[in-house]
Amino acid sequence: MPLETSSRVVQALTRLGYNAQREAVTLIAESDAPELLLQEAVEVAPDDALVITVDHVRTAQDRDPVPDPAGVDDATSSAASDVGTTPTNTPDSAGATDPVDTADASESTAHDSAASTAADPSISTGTEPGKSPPDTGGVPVETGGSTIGSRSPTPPAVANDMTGQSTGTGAYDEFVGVFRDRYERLSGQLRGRVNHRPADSIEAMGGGADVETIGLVNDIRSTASGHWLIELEDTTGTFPCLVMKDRDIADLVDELLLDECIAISGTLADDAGIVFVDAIHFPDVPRTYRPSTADRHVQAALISDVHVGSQEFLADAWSRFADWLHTEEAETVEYLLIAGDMVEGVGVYPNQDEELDIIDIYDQYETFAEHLKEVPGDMEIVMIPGNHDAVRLAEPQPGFDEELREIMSAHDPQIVSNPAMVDVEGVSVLMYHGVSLDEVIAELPAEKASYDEPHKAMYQLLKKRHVAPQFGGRTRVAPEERDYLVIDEVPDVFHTGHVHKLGWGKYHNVLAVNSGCWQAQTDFQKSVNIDPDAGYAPILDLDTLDMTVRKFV
Ligand code: D5M
Ligand code: FE
Ligand code: ZN
Repeated sequence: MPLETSSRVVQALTRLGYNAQREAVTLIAESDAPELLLQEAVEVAPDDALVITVDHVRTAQDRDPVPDPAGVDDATSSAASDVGTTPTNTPDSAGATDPVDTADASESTAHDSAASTAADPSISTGTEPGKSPPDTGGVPVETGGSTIGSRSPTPPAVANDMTGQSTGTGAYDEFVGVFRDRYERLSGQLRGRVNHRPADSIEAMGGGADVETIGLVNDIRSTASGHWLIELEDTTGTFPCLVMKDRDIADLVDELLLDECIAISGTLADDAGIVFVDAIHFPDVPRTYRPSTADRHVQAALISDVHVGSQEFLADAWSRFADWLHTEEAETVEYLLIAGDMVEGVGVYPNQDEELDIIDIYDQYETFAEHLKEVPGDMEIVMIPGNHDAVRLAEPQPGFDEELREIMSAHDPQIVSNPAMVDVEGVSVLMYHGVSLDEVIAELPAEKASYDEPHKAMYQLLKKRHVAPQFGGRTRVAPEERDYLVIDEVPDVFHTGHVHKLGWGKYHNVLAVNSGCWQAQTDFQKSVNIDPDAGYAPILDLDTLDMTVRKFV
């Protein structure tokens, strides 16, 4: 793509890891061959330069032209040609007083370059594909379990890890048990707000009575005249509730999923056989929720969906990410959270084998472990499984078994269940792979949840206080004595992956982050127009809960 505008020049430079003087950008943009000149300016700049200056550009202009495109470094040219194809999702801060920092390299350059002034000529936060990491100030950098010595992470405490706790055998009464537990815990969250009337005693209240009740959504149907009939179930039975189509709350019916827990208030019909609904309540996150933050400046990289073993795994992007973690700039990144799909797995989807680079699942984990060794040894790593990993598919998914742990042991990662609540320097991070996001996106209208704005689908899960409400659809739920998928405590950060799209925003002050992936578009994704956000690492400031997204492709 030609670099005809200044903003594209800035974006390209940012991707290459440079700030730029405004005048340097103008010089490049107005030249006959901006792409080449940009490339040359980068070449003449010293290795440790952070800013491309007018002098660099002039020196480049004075050099003999280098017409041979073969001389253009691959990574660099792909970064430059990639200009403008970055994700379009903008950070969303619904309900937040403090919008998420939009320091996304591509995002911020797009805005800033248009508004750049002499006083603020430079744009930061690029990474530098294809270049060796900046000088680390004489500190020896080694890979694979080595220690630079500057990081001092505290091993995160994990609540709700059900690894080794599974009691389910799949018997019918266990399904009854898990739903009873769900109902008890989520209705407990709603009890303070409504005066619950058990389903089997509503009728006896008599026509015209005010009714409040809490139940799991058992059925949602539209009536012949277009109203909504919602059947709620509690431990005593079911009761039909009618939402009239012309009420404001009819809009909320779109958000309902089967098996989620809600409360309604309304009026009993004259014949006492149905409740006319006036209000629908969700367990939800209080609007006044105030997240905790770390008491020092420390960061965490939130990633997922590495998919090692797939032909589309982006090994180069991963290495750039790992290299960057070894730089001084990344010294404060002390934690790496990986929300599932470490490997591509085997037999996950039809015809998946045609795109496998490594066909043996154990070999896939061996290779994944090698890539993990590229990550600095003094970082704390926490990982949960996803639907491509070698654990049971039904959720909650226990953490990897001993054999896989052994394979991945070099870095001594914490391997826990999906979902898990992880305490990182006082910030509680709910990690969940995200299979239910497919379901939320399929069931809800696009403005409430879509692949382009995956964080909005995450808001729905926070609102329902359950990571996978609907049972029996795409999401498989394992029967356990306890419903591990209920969100008991409000997390400070909610981290998911799975849909391979990058998106983040705040919901009632909780930061929802869906990390992208490290796998380029697969044939299947191409056939259904899924355009993955591959090679990005969202970096979270644990002391401010601000986010920066770094790009490594
Ligand atoms: O899935 C990544 C995303 O792509 C997620 O939204 C599901 C979707 N996906 C990928 N392959 C398939 C097939 N074969 N059928 C249906 N949906 C699919 P992940 O599971 O993380 O690879
Ligand atoms: Fe995935
Ligand atoms: Zn997945």
